[in-house]
Amino acid sequence: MSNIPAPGPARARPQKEQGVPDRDFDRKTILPEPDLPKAAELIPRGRALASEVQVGRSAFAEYFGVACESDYKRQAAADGRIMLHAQIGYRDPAKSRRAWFEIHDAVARAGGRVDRYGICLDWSMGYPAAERAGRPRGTGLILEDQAAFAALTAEAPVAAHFGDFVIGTPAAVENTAAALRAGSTSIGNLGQYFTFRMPGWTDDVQTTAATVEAMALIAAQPVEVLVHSNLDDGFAALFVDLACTFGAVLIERYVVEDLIGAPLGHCFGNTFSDPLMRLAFQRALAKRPGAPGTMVYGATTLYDGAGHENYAALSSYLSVDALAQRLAPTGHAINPVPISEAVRIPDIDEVIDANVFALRVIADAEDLEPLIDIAKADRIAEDMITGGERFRDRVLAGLADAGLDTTDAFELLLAIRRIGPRRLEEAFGPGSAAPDQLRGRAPVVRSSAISALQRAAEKKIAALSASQRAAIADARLTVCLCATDVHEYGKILIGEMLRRLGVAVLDAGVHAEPDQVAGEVLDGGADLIAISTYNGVALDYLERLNAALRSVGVHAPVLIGGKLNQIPDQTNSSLPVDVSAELAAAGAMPCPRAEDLFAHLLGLAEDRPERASA
Ligand code: B12
Repeated sequence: MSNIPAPGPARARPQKEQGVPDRDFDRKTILPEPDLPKAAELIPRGRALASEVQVGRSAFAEYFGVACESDYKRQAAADGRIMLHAQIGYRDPAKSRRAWFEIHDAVARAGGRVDRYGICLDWSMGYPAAERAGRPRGTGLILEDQAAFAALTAEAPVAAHFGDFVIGTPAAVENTAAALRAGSTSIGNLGQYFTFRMPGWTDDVQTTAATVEAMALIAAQPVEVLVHSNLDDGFAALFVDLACTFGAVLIERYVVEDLIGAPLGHCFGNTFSDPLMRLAFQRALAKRPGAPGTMVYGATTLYDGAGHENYAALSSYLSVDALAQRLAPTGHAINPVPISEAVRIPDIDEVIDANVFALRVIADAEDLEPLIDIAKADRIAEDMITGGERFRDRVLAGLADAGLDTTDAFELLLAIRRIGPRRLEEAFGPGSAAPDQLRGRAPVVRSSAISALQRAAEKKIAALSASQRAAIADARLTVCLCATDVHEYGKILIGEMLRRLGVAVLDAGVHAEPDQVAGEVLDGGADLIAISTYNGVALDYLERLNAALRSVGVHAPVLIGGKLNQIPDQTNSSLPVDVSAELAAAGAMPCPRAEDLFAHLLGLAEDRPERASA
């Protein structure tokens, strides 16, 4: 039986919880601007746009005779059919169109069906079209105009999920309009709204206003269109308590469904590497159903290198996801991520291989059911729900006490984005106070992502001898640490290692602009700059940083790790190439492993023995 309810009236507003303790939140510090836009103006403006922008015809809707993907998902759930989701997004639109056709065709010939494609637009698509020229580009697909959007979705009858760099970006309204006209009925990504930043774009008021307006345009469509949110792209990847992640589901439903009136479908999975937690989270969603889920993303943090051993992870998470959908369908398609994803964007034949592999896993999954302790997963799911409801109520009550209007979607979204996951969890997390634990609370359901990084840091520094550790600590070094984009795990790992070694950290944050890093180094006097970068912009970033350091007249050695690649400017290739040699030529030290840090710290310690006695 399906757990997806038919569309219905909005749920009752959550009750205000009395006596929320903790930190002093204050409207004046969170939203100091005197004249912010009001949701009461943005929502009618977005709705009015629906008179000229409506869901267009698509090969998918026509072939299956459905009005929207939600109807298709409900039918698949009722039929007990497990759906497949594949990601597509090559820089070259012609290659992306070919992928759209070839993956569908090859999987059909293998006896299966790819139900939906998630389109990886390039992050530069998040800038308004009029301001896109000259902005930094990542590794994804760039669609120049409406015709390019429509040409893509016409290639085969597969649901078009415009999941990234649409909602939540400065270009939210125009990209949503283009996606709708191309026949898409699942558009995101609200998760990105909370955490992603476009380099050089600081206007979060405009981004929030565009996001609210775009969701209102979706709400006013004549057919059901899902607002999509990937929780792992949002705060979920950074919460230490999975109850807060479930709370994020409830808070987002309140904003999108109750305040704006659009249906909201969630995705989770990238960072859910523990099979039991993965199953429990899906069970929690099934127990508190909303609109159909979009997809369960592959547990990509389990992949390591490009070796075939990644098939073990692929098989393990697909089995859990297939079984979970068989037992309690929530509308989520499952997502076989090619094993090469850890190294680069997978090629077309690799996406086909992963999907054909998934067909077999799906067929075999029901045999696993007797081995699984569903009752245990359900107990954890109940804890996630109770803790999540408490988190939602405490956040809303706390923000109302701070003087925010929690019935205004604009104000609520902007406040939550500005406050960020750490402060929200510290102040309103549902766990009991525990000053010695991260975020000062005992998590209701501990997330594995952050604690695994702490364990990894501990293990890595154990490789140093006691005298090496003492030499580093005695040198009283200072490292300026930053991430160039949303990927924060590399930075967290390096930060944990530095702290354990007694090195002072100047934290320049995530999405750190080169000017800001240079400023930190100038003010704080760093001995070393440590950069973690993943979005395929390593070389451009280093060149801009070198220029920024020169302009303030400081110098410090630069270590750079993460995904050190970039799509070359003078090529029409869709795949990024390694730029480690170019980074070294530009004066940085490329670090493929976290341990590479040690040699540089020891070198600095040796050069500055006088600090020990200073
Ligand atoms: C987790 C993850 C995410 C999470 C990030 C969560 C978070 N808040 O941190 C989420 C889901 C949010 C995400 C989003 C995206 N991601 Co992502 N993500 C990953 C993933 C799976 C793991 C990266 C990671 O954190 N690893 C953990 C770290 C600790 O380990 P590591 O990477 O092996 O790092 C080692 C070394 O490099 C070194 N190191 C790292 N940093 C540093 C720094 C220093 C100074 C030193 C010394 C060493 C060092 O130490 C580590 C241990 O030895 C990778 C794929 C993969 N398996 O690697 C893709 C990947 C990095 N993502 C990718 C992409 C494209 C994206 C998106 C653009 C996708 C999209 N369309 O939305 C967005 C980003 C958008 C944006 N605006 O920034 C691409 C990058 C493509 C490329 N450059 O070729 C990858 C490679 C996946 C792929 N093949 O397509 N992602």
